[in-house]
Amino acid sequence: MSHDAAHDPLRPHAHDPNLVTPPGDGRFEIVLPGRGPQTIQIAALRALPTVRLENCYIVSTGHGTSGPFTFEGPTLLALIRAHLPDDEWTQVEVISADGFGNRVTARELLNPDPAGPIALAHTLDGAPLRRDQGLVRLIVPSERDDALRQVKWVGRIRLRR
Ligand SMILES: Nc1nc2c(c(=O)[nH]1)N[C@H]1C(S)=C(S)[C@@H](COP(=O)(O)O)O[C@H]1N2
Ligand SMILES: [Mo]
Repeated sequence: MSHDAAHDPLRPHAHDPNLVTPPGDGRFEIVLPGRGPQTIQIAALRALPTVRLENCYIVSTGHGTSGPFTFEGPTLLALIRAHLPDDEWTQVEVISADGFGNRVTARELLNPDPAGPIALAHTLDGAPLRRDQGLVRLIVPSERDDALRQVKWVGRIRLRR
């Protein structure tokens, strides 16, 4: 597979956020090292222990800052631990249905920033995240510049050794 930088979802070159819900069924899956994709039901995500991240802001260079929001969901680390007990991974790719994405390192997950742990939100201000709001959204509390890490419509979590 070639790695054309212009089409690498982990290196978005534009800050224009996608405000249009991507097509698809909202499927959410995890890919463990050396394995095929495994679907995770949203109910299974909701069954994991949850963190509550208060005073989150989405800082868009395009349409301004929104918030404060309270997001809830499992930490990304809790989801990973539920599927892979070993520590044989160094980074996680979080990819959305609209070809956006972010790379998270094991170091960031194991040593959470004082602003709060990186989480997969399924709840916003006490109500389930609607599909148009992202359905499952990566929340990186330490990021306050451009929201490039606050990935909406997370469709695939891929672990890399
Ligand atoms: N899937 C996906 N997530 C994304 C983006 C995107 O284009 N696609 N844009 C990011 C950027 S640059 C911004 S500013 C915010 C906008 O989030 P909002 O629509 O909740 O304001 O989403 C972030 N997450
Ligand atoms: Mo942004």
